[in-house]
Amino acid sequence: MKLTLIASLAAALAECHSIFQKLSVNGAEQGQLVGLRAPSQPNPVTNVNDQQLACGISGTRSNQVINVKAGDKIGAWWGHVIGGQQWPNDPDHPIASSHKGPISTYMARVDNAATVSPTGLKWFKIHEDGLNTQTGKWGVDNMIAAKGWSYATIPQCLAPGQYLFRQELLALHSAYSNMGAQFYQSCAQLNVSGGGSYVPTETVSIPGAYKQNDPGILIQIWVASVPDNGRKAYPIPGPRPMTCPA
Ligand SMILES: *[C@@H]1O[C@H](CO)[C@@H](O)[C@H](O)[C@H]1NC(C)=O
Ligand SMILES: [Cu+2]
Repeated sequence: MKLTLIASLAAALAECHSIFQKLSVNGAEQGQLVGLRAPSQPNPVTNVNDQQLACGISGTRSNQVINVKAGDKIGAWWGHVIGGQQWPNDPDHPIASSHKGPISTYMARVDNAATVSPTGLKWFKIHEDGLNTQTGKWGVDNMIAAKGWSYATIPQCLAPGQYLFRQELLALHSAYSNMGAQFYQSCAQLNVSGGGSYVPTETVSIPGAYKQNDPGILIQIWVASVPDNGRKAYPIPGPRPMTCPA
């Protein structure tokens, strides 16, 4: 009975979704879709081997590259549809609160961020926000509380150059069934100056970094009707964030 209820609730909410569609640099907003590759509609990728796992379902691609410095705080803004709300007081903006899960941010070094193909890149993670087992809050909860913003800092030691900056929101409300986990992502086109000379050597491919049955991807987070993984530690998919050499 309970499972049926949860399953039908999840099905009813399945059309909610979200899009990472705006960037800020140390709090300065860069404008809608400026410097971004973003889907035009809010549907997720559900196949971990889909090439579109890299930068999201093909939509728009800006021809601008955003100049940033190592150590800058980059904000990613999420909205239900392009522009934000689908209608006034949209309860599913920035995303339906049912869409619990982690938010992970990756970067990949490229020659030309405006033109590079998103396939075949070497990605490293710079930040992740999973489940707080004390409070039961997920990365998505923190993003909703911040009115759609989720942040990551460009590592101070990072070598200057152009990068794609990828933020991924993984919604786990239906992740108890195969391919039920929903991956939302866009990529920002950055030109990083300052910093050090560090080039991360431990990198992953996207797709490639994840398996469909990873314990953080095929998972029942609903325990006693609460989507908090029973307050047990949640294994965020992919590698741990890079750290600058001491
Ligand atoms: C990247 O930043 C460097 C340092 O500020 C600058 O010299 C270069 O022209 C920039 N490249 C692009 C494509 O904006
Ligand atoms: Cu959704």
